[in-house]
Amino acid sequence: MAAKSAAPPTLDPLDFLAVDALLDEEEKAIRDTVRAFVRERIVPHVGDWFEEGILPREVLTELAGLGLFGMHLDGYGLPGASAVAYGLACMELEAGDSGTRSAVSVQGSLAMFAIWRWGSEEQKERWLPRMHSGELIGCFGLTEADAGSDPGSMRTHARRDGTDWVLNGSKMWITNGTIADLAVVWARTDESEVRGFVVEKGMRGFSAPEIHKKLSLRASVTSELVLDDVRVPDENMLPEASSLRGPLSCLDEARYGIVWGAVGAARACFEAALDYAKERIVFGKPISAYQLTQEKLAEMALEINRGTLVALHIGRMKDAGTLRPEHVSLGKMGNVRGALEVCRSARTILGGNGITLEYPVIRHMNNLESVLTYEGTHEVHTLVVGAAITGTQAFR
Ligand code: TGC
Ligand code: FAD
Repeated sequence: MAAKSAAPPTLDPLDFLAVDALLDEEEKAIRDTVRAFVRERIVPHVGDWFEEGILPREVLTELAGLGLFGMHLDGYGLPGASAVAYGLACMELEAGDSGTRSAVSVQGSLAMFAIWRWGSEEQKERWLPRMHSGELIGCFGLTEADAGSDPGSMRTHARRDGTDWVLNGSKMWITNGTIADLAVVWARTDESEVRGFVVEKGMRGFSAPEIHKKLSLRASVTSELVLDDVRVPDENMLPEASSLRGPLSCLDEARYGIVWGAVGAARACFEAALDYAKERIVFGKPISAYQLTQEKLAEMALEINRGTLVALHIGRMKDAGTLRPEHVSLGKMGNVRGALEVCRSARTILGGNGITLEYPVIRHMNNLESVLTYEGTHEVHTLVVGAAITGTQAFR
């Protein structure tokens, strides 16, 4: 049977609800700059990096060159961009690869934010400008092999010894760990406080072996941090944080970036699926002409537009100072789940081609399995929202 002639699309499939019109010129300019970088420097190579299990160090230097490290923080030579501008950057980075967004996220929202929010003036002057420029790479060690969703059960221990601290323990699943020049490590003290320490590469007793055999986030460095009687001077202890609120406040920042980033990954899969569906002829016509494919594409567009609106609304709340951690939990839950659904659906549209790294789809899909788990699992965020709705904590 002959294919019906295709009419031109009447609405931009990538901006069906005209959300673009809600952005100001500066936001669009930042978004477009990051998008162009990702298309030129990440997209053509990231399939190979994923296959090889590497993230080249020079990519971090280039990301720093764009001013992305700690772009949403101010003072100390940092750009002080809006939350929405930072969110748009995360969206574009993750349209390339979740690992690229994660590298920026861990540097700016976790390691730099921890120092910016909980450090002394001297610590901020000492580390933030050099982290912004990419001269120093940071990582953030909260999770342990037996303390992930429940970081309060951490075993890493910090003991006072004169003017120093002595750290013992280990951290697991730490992004950028092996390549980091400094690690913000969270440990429990003899007084049962939770304190943050800047552990520097080369300190005796500190090592950061890389974790291999991952099938997700392969273009990202993931490591263990091992602390064996590591002596850290008091000037490396973040003085303003003394409870779990310290690290959890950093997580709010990184989770915020994920609310946007997940939509970027979904958009990349949608674009690939739409192009493929228009070209792929099966039973004599493009698969885009079949109702079942159109239903998939319509559902994907719905999820992407809904996710973008949620991200933008949450971003505007953050800029207005009205955002609460529970809002971020709702956004992370919904947008990561939605993005995974989009990627899985895109994979079916690509048929057999959907399983290769020639297309971005299965890479994004596999990456999102980590995104679903890190920065608070889907279940943890469900319980945060559940507690906000009912007033009853159901974690324990
Ligand atoms: P709870 O007793 O509720 O609270 C302890 C203290 O923390 C405060 N707090 C928060 N503060 C800021 N932001 C939040 N979201 C906060 N949630 C709680 C709370 O007010 C209290 O403060 P204070 O002053 O009274 O001491 O804590 P809990 O032990 O019951 O835990 C609650 C729970 C389960 C929500 C929390 O532990 C949690 O979020 N677990 C998930 C852990 C997690 O997300 N780990 C992520 C590690 S980093 C990572 O994955 C990086 S991935 C790479 C990338 O980002 O790209
Ligand atoms: P667990 O806590 O053991 O959870 C296992 C399962 O039990 C999950 O499904 C969970 O939702 C469920 N569960 C737990 N508690 C409950 C409950 N009360 N009710 C119902 N279900 C529950 N951490 C860092 O500190 N820094 C990093 O840079 C970092 N980067 C990461 C990079 C990657 C690629 C990955 C995979 C992880 C990274 N993490 C990092 C760790 C990540 O934050 C943890 O994996 C995550 O918090 C979950 O902890 P867990 O793996 O120990 O799972």
